[in-house]
Amino acid sequence: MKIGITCYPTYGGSGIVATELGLELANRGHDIHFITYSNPIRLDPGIPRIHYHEVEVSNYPLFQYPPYCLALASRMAEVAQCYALDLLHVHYAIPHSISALLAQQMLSRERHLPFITTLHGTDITLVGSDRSYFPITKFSIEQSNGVTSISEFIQQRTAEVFGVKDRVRVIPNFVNIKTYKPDAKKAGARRFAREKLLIHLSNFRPVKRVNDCVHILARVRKSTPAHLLMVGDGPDRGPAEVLARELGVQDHVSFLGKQDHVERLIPLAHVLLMPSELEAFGLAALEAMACGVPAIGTNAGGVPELITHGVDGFLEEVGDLDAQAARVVELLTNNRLHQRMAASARHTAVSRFSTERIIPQYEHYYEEICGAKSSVRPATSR
Ligand code: GMT
Repeated sequence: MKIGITCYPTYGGSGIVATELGLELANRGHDIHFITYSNPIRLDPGIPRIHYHEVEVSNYPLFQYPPYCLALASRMAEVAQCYALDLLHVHYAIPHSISALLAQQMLSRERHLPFITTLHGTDITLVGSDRSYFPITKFSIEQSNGVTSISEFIQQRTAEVFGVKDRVRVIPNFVNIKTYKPDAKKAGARRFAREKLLIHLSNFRPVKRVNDCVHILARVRKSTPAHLLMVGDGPDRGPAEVLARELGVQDHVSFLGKQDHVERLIPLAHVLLMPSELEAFGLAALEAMACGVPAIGTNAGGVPELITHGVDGFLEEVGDLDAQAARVVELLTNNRLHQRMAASARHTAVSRFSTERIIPQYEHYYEEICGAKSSVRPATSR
């Protein structure tokens, strides 16, 4: 198939999922056209069957806010026409879905261009629920020819918040188990510290509760040596650095900023910390699990769909720092427990969330949507 993919090409989980999906689909013989404002971060455009079309947003003094959504719709229509795309697949509803709808309508006299929207989390739980975006998000979901969500939690929230029921297909996030794999020796860890490593990866937004990671490290270090790698960047990085100094653990935390090859860092760690307030899925935890690194997550959102408490990781209440720190200590001091959990974590990633399991679900869904001509309603009848 010829598929156009649009996402936020930055470090967010939705952009990563969209990029990895495009790469996997290209690997399976599909022609993939990324239509984004910059080259997606994990994308090498030299790969066969991968094409990149930049969306240029020209500015004009009249515009306080350059209309990206319109530039994207124009580019989508242009690329779809030029390369005879079979469908558009947009990741994160706002504003990508609306742009896809416009592109569809622009081409409607000549052909039908179906589009699928994948809901990733904050497009439903936070941004999409905000009054200013609620009506347009609801409309764009309703108008999508197909809608998928990356967890049952998001499927349920979409029904509760937007009243969209029965048409959201759950296709969970996935991980490439050949790229993300365990490193039993963890020899490379020594370039960071002599102690066992904890790792946290995120966009350092308030919902991630990054300060909790620093508090947990400080509690752990009262009994057990450990060093924390903080990977990523965002508004809460500065406050976390200040907190590390206040708690006297600044020499035991490395803030590494944004990293392109997290698959090289994660396997060096013993435990992943994901103390988030809310996570629609928790992609970082899945990547860690594939690397045989058990995650300590929170009982929030879609995380319990990924981590089975006590089997392949631990789940504690949001903000319960003592409980989360106690789990870290358990994993750092009990080798047998760590080995058992690391193996179970890898097993979960391989058996439930590998690309081999999940990508065909997208392929079948594409075929279903493209074949469903009866669901096509011309723009004039709406
Ligand atoms: O976590 C973020 O703030 C980024 C956000 C995104 O849309 O890029 O992540 C969401 O999508 C990820 C990929 O599907 C999920 O793994 C994350 O759980 C989800 N984040 C939240 O729900 C907060």
